[in-house]
Amino acid sequence: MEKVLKIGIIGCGAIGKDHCRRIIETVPGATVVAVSDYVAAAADDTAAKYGIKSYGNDCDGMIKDPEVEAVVITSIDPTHHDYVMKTLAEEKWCFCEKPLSQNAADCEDIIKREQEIGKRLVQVGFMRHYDRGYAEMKRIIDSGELGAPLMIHACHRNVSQPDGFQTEMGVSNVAIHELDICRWLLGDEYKSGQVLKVRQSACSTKGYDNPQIVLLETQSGARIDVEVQVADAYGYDIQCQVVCEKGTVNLPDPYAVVKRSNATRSFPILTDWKDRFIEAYDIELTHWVKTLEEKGEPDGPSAWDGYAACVAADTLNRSRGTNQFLPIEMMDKPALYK
Ligand code: ISE
Repeated sequence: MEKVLKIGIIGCGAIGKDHCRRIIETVPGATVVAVSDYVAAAADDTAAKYGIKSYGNDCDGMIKDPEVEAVVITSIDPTHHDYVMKTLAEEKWCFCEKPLSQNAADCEDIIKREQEIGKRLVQVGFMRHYDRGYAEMKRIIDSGELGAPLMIHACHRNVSQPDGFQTEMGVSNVAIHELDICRWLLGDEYKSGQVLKVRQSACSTKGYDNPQIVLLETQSGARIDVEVQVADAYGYDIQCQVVCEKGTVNLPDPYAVVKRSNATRSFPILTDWKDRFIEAYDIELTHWVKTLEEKGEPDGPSAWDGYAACVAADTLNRSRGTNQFLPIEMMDKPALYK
């Protein structure tokens, strides 16, 4: 009989509900046996929909449930570190949505704990590694056919953010994807960075900086600029161009039928980030379950990758208003992640 990985989910908000449906309906070899959320009713609703167990707001109890073999953390960002540490205390596998923690120091804790255990148990939800567009860009860059990568121009445009959103989250919650994917595409670490406020749009007056521009320099001297619009953009639009010595690679638009009419060629731009990367999320969780089954350890984005992105995010947030590039300083990479 096929082995089925039994998963518990903490957090039944947008992405939590989405991952719950995904695991139950599309990921082979896994199922969700329990859910929890700090809002007990949210867990109860999701559990009722699938006929599974609700732990209400007893997230700690769910982590300890002997039936739960792996925990998926999709709760709000400030809770990630605590739930990852509690999952590691049980020595269970843990899939944690981005960011791994609110700051680099908390990621260091996780890295320390994983090293004590002596094997990787954590995977971070940097799903873009599983997006066909980014994966093909990486393949071309790594093949060397275009020579060395010199620059990345990227943009991340959002339609809206939940209540409580703050300027710093434009980096730590939104641009964190670029902080991760750029170092992955380049196979390089960051040397310094700065975040700048630009002319603010009169269409977007919600009390946080919007837009912002993130500027980075890598160890090898490549430069990166990322336009970050967290709300009020025309759609959810993610763009990325890597400029190499002998050519460029561009992230393709997601699959969309092109319409020709009224002397115009057009295709829709999605508005919801969960739809833009729907296939990447499917592949990501399918791959995660498969590697746990086959290797006993995840091989996707690690706690080290989560840490690297948080170090950059912390530094960028510290640079705001200083008008200076600040050094991005990481600890030495432990053998576990080499
Ligand atoms: C969300 O958590 C994401 O991961 C999306 O990619 C990002 O665009 C959005 O702003 C975040 O809230």
